[in-house]
Amino acid sequence: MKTKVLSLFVLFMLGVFTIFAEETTETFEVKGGDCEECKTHIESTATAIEGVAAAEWNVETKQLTVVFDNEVATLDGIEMGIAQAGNDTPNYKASEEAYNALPECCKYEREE
Ligand SMILES: [Cu+2]
Repeated sequence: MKTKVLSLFVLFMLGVFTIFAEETTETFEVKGGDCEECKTHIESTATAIEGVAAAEWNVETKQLTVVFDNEVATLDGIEMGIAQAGNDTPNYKASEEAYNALPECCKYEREE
């Protein structure tokens, strides 16, 4: 009996979790240099965007994985925010000013 109640409770909680969790995970390329500072800069820029729960940028592959609430944030908005902070994304390019404001180690080769 106790087990049955417990499993019903677990099922209920799983249901609640599914209904309220609108989390989306996306991975895309973010241009950056090869130092930890780029990682910190890109990740803190991403997590500062409203609705973004977590962000991890891989220094080697330049891939950024973001976990966000898709009712608050959009992939487009996240890319835009990151580009505004100086790092190019597949759909948005950073302005000259934003790029030039990056620390020296974080400068990367830009495509024309
Ligand atoms: Cu850097």
